[in-house]
Amino acid sequence: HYSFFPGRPRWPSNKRTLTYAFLPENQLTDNVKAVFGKAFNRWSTVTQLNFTQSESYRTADIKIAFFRGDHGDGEPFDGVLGTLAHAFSPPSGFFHLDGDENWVVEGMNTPLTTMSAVDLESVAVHEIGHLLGLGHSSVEESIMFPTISAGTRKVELASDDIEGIQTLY
Ligand code: TQI
Ligand code: ZN
Ligand code: ZN
Repeated sequence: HYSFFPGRPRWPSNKRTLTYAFLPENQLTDNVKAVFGKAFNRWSTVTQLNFTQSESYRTADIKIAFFRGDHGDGEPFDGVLGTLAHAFSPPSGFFHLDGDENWVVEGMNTPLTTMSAVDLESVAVHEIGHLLGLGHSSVEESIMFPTISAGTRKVELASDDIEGIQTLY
């Protein structure tokens, strides 16, 4: 079953459009940015929320950045595997990904042979759930289940994820 964060934080009901921006220094390719766009779309199709990319990292609601190791928020990344990414509950909007992972972007023909391959879209859909206010779920098929096997792709919302987000919004 789905869960929420303590106090059930969520984005305000008068804010139907959330903006997101990428840390300019990361210089992400359009391919990588498109993966985040697809991940946001999965949540917008089951809610009244809309997500639009902003060119202003400072003022965007959701701030997406790749960092390595200690990056100043008290939750350092740890190199390959272990922690892959973290996102904070609303209305913080911080979405950080571990730059040391072997991120795999679908359709980019990355060798999936490495045991440490991590599918970017799978992690993005999960972290966006956190950014919107979902905690972890006990349902194994759900996007919000707290574990995923390396090299696995899980991007489709399960009915449990949909019930959770529709209860919150
Ligand atoms: N990062 C954890 C996560 O996002 C961070 C975390 C631990 C957390 N406990 C939390 C976040 C409680 C919110 C509330 O769950 S992670 C997965 C999964 C991670 C794990 O790097 O371990 C995914 C990130 F589910 F696959 F294990 C993304 Cl998809
Ligand atoms: Zn961080
Ligand atoms: Zn999680």
